[in-house]
Amino acid sequence: MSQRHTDQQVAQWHRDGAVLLDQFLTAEEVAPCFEDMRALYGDKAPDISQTRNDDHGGQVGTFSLDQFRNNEDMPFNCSPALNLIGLHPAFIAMAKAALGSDDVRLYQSHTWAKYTGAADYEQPFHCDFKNHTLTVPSENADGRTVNFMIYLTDVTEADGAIAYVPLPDSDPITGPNRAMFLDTDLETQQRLKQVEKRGVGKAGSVFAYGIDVYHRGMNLTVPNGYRYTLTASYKAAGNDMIGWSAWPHSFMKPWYLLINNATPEQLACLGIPRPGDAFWTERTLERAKLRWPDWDMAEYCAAAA
Ligand SMILES: O=C(O)CCC(=O)C(=O)O
Ligand SMILES: [Fe+2]
Repeated sequence: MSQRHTDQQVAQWHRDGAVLLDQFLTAEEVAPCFEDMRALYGDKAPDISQTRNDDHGGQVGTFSLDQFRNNEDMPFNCSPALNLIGLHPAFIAMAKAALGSDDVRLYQSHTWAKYTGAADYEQPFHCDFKNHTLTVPSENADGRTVNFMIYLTDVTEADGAIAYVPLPDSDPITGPNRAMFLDTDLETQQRLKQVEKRGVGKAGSVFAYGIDVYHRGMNLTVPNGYRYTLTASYKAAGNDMIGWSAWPHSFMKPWYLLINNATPEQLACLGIPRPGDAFWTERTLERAKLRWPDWDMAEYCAAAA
């Protein structure tokens, strides 16, 4: 059974736009991913890690490019563990339940390493739909997205836990249209700040949210602190309004780490047809074996035979 979420958590995600999944992954699942993050980003910590508590004059922060250093899209040049964690069957199961669809796609996945003092990470409240769609958040479940921010380190407030406002608390402040940016609306920002919650959780915990919920990045204040996360974002298959990565665009990256180690169900989330799909003929199977010689295609061959 791959399901780890409860019905209550899915209901909370629908109602609030966000839910914290406490220790959703086991320590054994997190450990190799943590080692992968270390291999990718371990030498990126600033030399002098002064604590950072920027004074925003009582207001909320701003966006800046240096917040997004050490942020990279899948696939990652490390072991298969980190490459596959966003495709863990428990995330696929929860995405299917949340979106009310039997067929889901992973459309965005990136790792992000933040370090105390490396940037002023404090952001203003915003919704993420700006770079996930050219339209606006859907009112229907199957048109939504579920965005899993997976904690690979313990994340306390001092480690820069995300701040967010559940929809029933933000709607009376912002109105139900939920404009993307409110930077210039300092009064609304202040009112949201007064009711914000923090997505605090141990390593293996997950902050699951949607592109319609107000949230903001926060500073790390613990001396020499660092926060490792991987975000995996799902949509229902066939939802062309939502996008980010066209996976083949990064064909130079080590995709074999996924292809050779993922299950057919995980690969289906990347748009590879399942065994038995009409796409798989003798010819396409042979072509695929030429392209990915170490991909175990036994299930695909058996289903096509
Ligand atoms: O990393 C975080 O805690 C949130 C960052 C964020 O919301 C963003 O960059 O859009
Ligand atoms: Fe965001």
